[in-house]
Amino acid sequence: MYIVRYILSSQTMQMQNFEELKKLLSQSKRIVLLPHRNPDGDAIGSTLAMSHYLTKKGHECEIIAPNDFPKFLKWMDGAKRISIAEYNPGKSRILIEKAELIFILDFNSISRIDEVGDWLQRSTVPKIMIDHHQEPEQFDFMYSDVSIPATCQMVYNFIEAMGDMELLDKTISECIYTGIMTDTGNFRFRNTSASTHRVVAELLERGIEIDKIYNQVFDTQSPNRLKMLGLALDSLEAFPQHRSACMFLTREQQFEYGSQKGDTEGFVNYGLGISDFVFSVIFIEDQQNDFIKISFRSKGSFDVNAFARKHFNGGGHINAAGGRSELNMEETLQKFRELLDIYKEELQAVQI
Ligand SMILES: [Mn+2]
Repeated sequence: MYIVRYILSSQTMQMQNFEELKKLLSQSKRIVLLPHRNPDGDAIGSTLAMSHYLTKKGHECEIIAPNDFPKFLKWMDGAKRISIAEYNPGKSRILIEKAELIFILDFNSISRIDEVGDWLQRSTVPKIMIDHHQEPEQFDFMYSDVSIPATCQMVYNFIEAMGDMELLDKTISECIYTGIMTDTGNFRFRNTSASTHRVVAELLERGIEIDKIYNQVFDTQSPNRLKMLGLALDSLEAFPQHRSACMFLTREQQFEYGSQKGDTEGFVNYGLGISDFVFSVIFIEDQQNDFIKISFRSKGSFDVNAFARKHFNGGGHINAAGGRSELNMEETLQKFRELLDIYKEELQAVQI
């Protein structure tokens, strides 16, 4: 009965030597799966979904995240078993040394996984990268497609291409849905395609409860998070001429409200809620290190991936990217204001 569905929802998955990989996966292997640093819904969703799938195929799977991830992702089945390299580097290193295959999901550059990247480079086993970010590095097996809104959608395509749709159960479907929901901004970013919705239709048929998933991810905020959002919004500086807004949070403010990992997630999007604005940025002082983390969001053709790469040592997607600044907050804000002037015409030309 899955044959018809296979044709219905199939998107071409392009991976060189896919048949070779299929052969590798036909016998039980010790497999390590890696998400990127500061894993988000798509990173955790895709590694968990792939791990559940590969486990069902008879493999032994371990997920190693470079650092911890927010509580609103820990409800997913298997999330609590993810090894955090930051807390337990010895165990994580040994798992990588013992792995016979390594999956790299939702990132494409070794620099995005800190110390784990060094262990990865020392490993000579085949590496499979599945990711939707731009400018991938080279890996043994690569499925890279920047037109797909979430790596989780690519994991679905991978399972389908493997001919294993009968293994796609409710648990795997929940993980895939979480990644697609979060990476598409609840199905509203432009690259959310008909295929995305076809995939989601299949997930719904596996019994996922979308209201529960939404509640777990979005309606579990702490009062302190909302108060911090208040501070961030209060710092908002609007540049109507540049159709841009920026906000910031200091280390002290985060400390005062006992900021937890993930607490500031999504704040940046509020700037895009201003009428006609196309570019929003939030500057957040890192709580441990002496730098400022930056999130960039845009609408339409304004490419924040290019902006972040060029000026703030970062990158990402055309409408969502991250970066960092080693300057202090006032200097960083000043640098940003000056940059806005350089981009004024480009910002004014954006069609929304
Ligand atoms: Mn992603």
